[in-house]
Amino acid sequence: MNKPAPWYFALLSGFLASGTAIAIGEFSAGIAGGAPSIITAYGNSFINSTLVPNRLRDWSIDNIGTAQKPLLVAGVVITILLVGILLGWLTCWLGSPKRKGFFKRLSRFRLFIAGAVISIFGVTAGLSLSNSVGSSNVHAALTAIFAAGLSYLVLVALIYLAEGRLKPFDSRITRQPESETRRNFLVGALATALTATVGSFIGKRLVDFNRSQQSIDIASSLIQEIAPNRNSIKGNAMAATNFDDITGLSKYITPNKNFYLIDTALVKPSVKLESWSLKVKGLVKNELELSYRELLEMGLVEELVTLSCVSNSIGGSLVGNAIWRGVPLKKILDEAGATISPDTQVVGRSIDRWTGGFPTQLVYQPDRVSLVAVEMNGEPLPRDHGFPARLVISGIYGYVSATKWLTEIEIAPMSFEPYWIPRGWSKEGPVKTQSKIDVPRAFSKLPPGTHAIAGVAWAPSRGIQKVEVNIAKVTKGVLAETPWMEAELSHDLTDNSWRQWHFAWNAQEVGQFELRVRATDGTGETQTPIVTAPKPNGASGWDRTRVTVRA
Ligand SMILES: Nc1nc2c(c(=O)[nH]1)N[C@H]1C(S)=C(S)[C@@H](COP(=O)(O)O)O[C@H]1N2
Ligand SMILES: [Mo]
Repeated sequence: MNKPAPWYFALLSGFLASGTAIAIGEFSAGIAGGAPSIITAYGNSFINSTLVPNRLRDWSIDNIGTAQKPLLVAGVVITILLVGILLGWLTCWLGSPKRKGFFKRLSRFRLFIAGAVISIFGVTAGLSLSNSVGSSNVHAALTAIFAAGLSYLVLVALIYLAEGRLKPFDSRITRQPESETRRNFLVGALATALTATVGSFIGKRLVDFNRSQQSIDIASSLIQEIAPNRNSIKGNAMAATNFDDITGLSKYITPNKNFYLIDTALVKPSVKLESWSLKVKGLVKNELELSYRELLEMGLVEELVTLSCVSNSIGGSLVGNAIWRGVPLKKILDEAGATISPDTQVVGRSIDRWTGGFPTQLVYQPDRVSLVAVEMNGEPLPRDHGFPARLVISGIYGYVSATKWLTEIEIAPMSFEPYWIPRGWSKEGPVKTQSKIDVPRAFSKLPPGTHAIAGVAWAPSRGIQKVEVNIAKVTKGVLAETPWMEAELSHDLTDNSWRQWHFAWNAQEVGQFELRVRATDGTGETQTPIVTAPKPNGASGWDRTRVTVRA
């Protein structure tokens, strides 16, 4: 009769079996180049699932792109490891000669039960992979089969070693059978742990290697070859930046490295230029498929556009201003013979199958910019911002318009619902007029004297006409009634760009003050004081900040 395995060997067996599965996921992502690992695929399924409770999603849209991803990855890893540990324990427990009655009968099926649980893992991992960015069905199937198969083998082998059923070494020296078993198990466990660690390490390194700059460099030289001449927005923009020397104020043009990032991709797609194309399909007369070169050959224009996220809260930082260079979307739609009617929308689909959509008619409005952008601030689009091409439409939030890693434009009926719409966000997302205070920082303590109050204001496609500041003394929590005063504005280059504003505050009186700001757009409408949450169609309300003047 075999002895039951000690409980800690049981847990360790399960831990190593699930660790093996994770390692195979990482390794296969590495050799595939561009495909996700099992962990990221599970994470993607979690983010994209319409089954995820609404509250959780509301919380995550604010955090997607930042802190929530490591948390999600950790959650997936811990879940897989815990399931493995439990399974190891259960399998050993059932195998113990002490089990009686029902459990004794069940013990005959213990390997079958372990196999079933691991199969469920394999199937869900395979499905998640095949639904993920850059993973073919073959890659998904092979990864799932290997991960589940080896995980099962490791589990059974380690448990058999721990129970002394498997005796790989016939030792010449007579030992206690128990210490023999322990040695066998430990050798097996150590070998598994080493192989898994080395495997996932190699996998990770290969992933990094595959994400090389190569394609971006090729794009850069193609642009240089086909469309070397830029117009002078950059020069004009620089001339317009009256207030860039105010410390703490948003720069007129947001540098790429500081530009906010929002997307649902756990691993940003790294697109190979040779295999990339832009398809135009749906309600069109002639379907198109453009290579990167053909896209550039259509002719590039440069536009200054402020992009903002619907999730941006009042005073938040999910907004940026950049010079985008690309092909006018109108040109592409005309060439394809798109159906332009109130009943059609332009759907941008990305490599990672994300979609955004907006009415086709917007493309034909004279004040609006709509581009298939290939450059951001004079460089090929950085990978994180959608290399090699993305949509940029002025005046509507990113979630309906700004598809990164663009690979397909589909003219679709209005009834089609892009990514965020079934998740509770509005079908149309015009950008609300907004202004924010960058300086002084909240709760600053200022000496009496003159201080800059400054920030940015935006109403892309409508423009900013006026920005007003209100400086109210706070006494026992009550704001004094004071008039609104007009701020100075940076030069008005285009209605699609934000404007910096500045007010020189001569602060003589000491005490606590509340500073508020409100903007008036090009149509003469002033920003509403009514506060609403970002969901479902963007936050409204005035930005405010409190500071103290004291000697
Ligand atoms: N492929 C893809 N494109 C996307 C998204 C996404 O999740 N996937 N998010 C959109 C949202 S919500 C915004 S606000 C902008 C942000 O663009 P940025 O990350 O370059 O600032 O991209 C849009 N394009
Ligand atoms: Mo967004």
